[in-house]
Amino acid sequence: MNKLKAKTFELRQNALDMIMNAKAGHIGGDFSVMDILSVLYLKQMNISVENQNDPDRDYFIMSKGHSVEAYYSVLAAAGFFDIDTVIREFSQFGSPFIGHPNNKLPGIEMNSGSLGHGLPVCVGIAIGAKKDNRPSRVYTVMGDGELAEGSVWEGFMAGGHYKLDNICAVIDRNMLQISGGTEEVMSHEDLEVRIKAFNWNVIRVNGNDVDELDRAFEEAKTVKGMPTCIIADTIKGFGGGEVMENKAPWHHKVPTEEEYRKISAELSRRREAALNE
Ligand SMILES: Cc1ncc(C[n+]2csc(CCOP(=O)(O)OP(=O)(O)O)c2C)c(N)n1
Ligand SMILES: [Mg+2]
Repeated sequence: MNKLKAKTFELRQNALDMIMNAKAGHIGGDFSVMDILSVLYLKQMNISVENQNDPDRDYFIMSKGHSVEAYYSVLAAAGFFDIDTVIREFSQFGSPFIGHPNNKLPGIEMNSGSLGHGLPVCVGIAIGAKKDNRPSRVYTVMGDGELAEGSVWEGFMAGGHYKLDNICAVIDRNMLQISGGTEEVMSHEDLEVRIKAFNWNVIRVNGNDVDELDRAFEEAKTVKGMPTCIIADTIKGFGGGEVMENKAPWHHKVPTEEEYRKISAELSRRREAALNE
């Protein structure tokens, strides 16, 4: 897993490079979610370039679609596209690599960016898979600010009601959304109690730890009769060091050249440390 951990810092650098080139993007949420996406695509999910049209594959919906730079980095690492092309073309006029996920690109199941839709769509896919007796598991990642959307709670309600144990939803619990702390903007605590009340199994992990995440996804596969929600406690901007970590303005701030150098140095330092662990 050391290699996977090291890889997450490389993938953060790719997301950073997309944003520097485009002068736009959502870097804070990219850096908090990178470990979750990396474990899912590079270790856990049955999704690949070869089986992307097989109805028995797993399904993934990037509900917090603004973190598209992290999503593109991981999809490229999984072989869906060429990373240099994405870095060069991201958010440029006429490019297919637009600023939110769209399903004209290979590997992307659903357009997203308007928050609150991933979980309800997962419920539909999961019911379909059960009716067809398919082995597919259905995954989504939501932001914690996203939980302010009422449709998320309709998804929790239906997932519990229909006992959709083929769903594993992840919440990127970085405690920040666009305009500040989630508990000030729209509070969610006690989040664990709330989700359990909808008849979900809840697992809480350090969402910036690839080993803990991997174990949680394994455990979720063994739970029968109810869906699982992983509350992944993360740091917004994780990997960007003192410059970026846990600071609300980095939701969509574009780094200056000096900040870029500092963040890149921190990313390579952490990559090296992971390789030497
Ligand atoms: C329906 C909807 N309302 C508002 C927005 C604008 N918006 C984009 S990102 C964001 C904050 C999301 O915060 P969070 O879900 O915590 O994401 P993260 O911290 O992981 O970046 C908001 C309000 C949106 N994309 N969709
Ligand atoms: Mg958040």
